[in-house]
Amino acid sequence: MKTLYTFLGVVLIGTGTHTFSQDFINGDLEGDKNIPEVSYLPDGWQAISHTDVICRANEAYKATPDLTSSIPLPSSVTIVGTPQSGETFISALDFGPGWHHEGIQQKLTGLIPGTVYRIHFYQAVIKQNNALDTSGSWMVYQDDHMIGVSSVSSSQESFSSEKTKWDKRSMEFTATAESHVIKFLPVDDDNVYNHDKEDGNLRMGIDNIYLEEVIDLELTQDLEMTLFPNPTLDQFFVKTDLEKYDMTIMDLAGRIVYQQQNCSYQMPVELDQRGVFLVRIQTQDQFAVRRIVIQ
Ligand SMILES: [Ca+2]
Ligand SMILES: [Ca+2]
Ligand SMILES: [Ca+2]
Repeated sequence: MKTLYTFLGVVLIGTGTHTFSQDFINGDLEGDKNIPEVSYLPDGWQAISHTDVICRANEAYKATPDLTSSIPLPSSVTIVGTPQSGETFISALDFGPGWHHEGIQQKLTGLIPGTVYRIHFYQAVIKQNNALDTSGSWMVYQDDHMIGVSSVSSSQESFSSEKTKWDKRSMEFTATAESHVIKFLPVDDDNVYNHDKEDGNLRMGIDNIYLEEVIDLELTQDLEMTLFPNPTLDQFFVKTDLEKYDMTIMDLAGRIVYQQQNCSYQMPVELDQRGVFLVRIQTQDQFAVRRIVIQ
């Protein structure tokens, strides 16, 4: 059985350590807790369009997730809850086919194709006075591909209660490109929408979303690789004794600046940026990372 170890965006390289990570922007879904209106979103996040194939809403106004806090939203229905972290979170409805279906999305960039990432988040049943379903989940998508459905959370609190019981959920996906749109949509486990009954319409909360890179330690870091000259002005060479390998070069923020597949032996590389970069080469079962300085 494979042993998987994880590092929160931290990769050890060479003689020192350096941090590079991809993560959600504003994964804590933070905004001003005095939320001016319903359908308000925190920085970095977008609503999933009602035209998206995975959204069951049929009009734009039915696909509008809501920034939520411990201060009730200015709305005729009471929408309130205590965040898992920070001052605010998102809550969103699943009212059944053709009605409200409110999801959030964000485009993740700087992913390394072939790498496994684990998404962590907290979920809670929130409710409002015409959405009293006591149980539900979140569906998570990588573009149009469903990663998974979180296991169900439940709540017996009244719709006006500020008591919010958060459960942590995690699921993994494999990047197949440098960027993917990650989407979160609430889903009712009972698929019954008896208006204000306990199996009725659902409002789910989500907070504190973050990403972790899953590093497979069976992929051992013992490939031989030399970069020269280093430092360099623009061009340098990657020297290996490998007949076939893939190369990825990232800046220290984890953004991919160069990618080349099916490399062999010695490869020239030319970057038109200055700074410190991480050169990663990989075969089927091994990898190596070195640092290059372009002056
Ligand atoms: Ca938060
Ligand atoms: Ca339910
Ligand atoms: Ca229901």
